Amino acid sequence: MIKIISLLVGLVVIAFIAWWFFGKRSVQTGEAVVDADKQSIDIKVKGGYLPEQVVLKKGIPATLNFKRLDSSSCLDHVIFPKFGINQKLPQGEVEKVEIDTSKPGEYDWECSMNMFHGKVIVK
Ligand SMILES: [Cu+2]
Repeated sequence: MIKIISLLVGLVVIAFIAWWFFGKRSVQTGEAVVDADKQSIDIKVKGGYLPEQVVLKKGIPATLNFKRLDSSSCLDHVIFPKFGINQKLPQGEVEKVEIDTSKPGEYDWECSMNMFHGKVIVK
């Protein structure tokens, strides 16, 4: 009996891991709000990023307002390799990250351990 239970638990764990890494999870996309000559969008940091994909308009200075509500140290920095940004996200506070929107393209961001990802699309 114990063997069957542990086998079932093992199968559930494997299924979960497969879903976590390979499953196609839907991507939440957010569009920045343009106000005068600026654009900004709020991003919630909790077990990942919400939204995890952000669309920005080219040529308008952009600010991403990251708010970390997650206590895990994994999410305490946000890194934009293409912009050379590595910014600390204090827990429970809004941290502004300025994005260069002069060139259209896709710019990934990641947590300090490269486990959670997001993307900025400038167009
Ligand atoms: Cu991480």
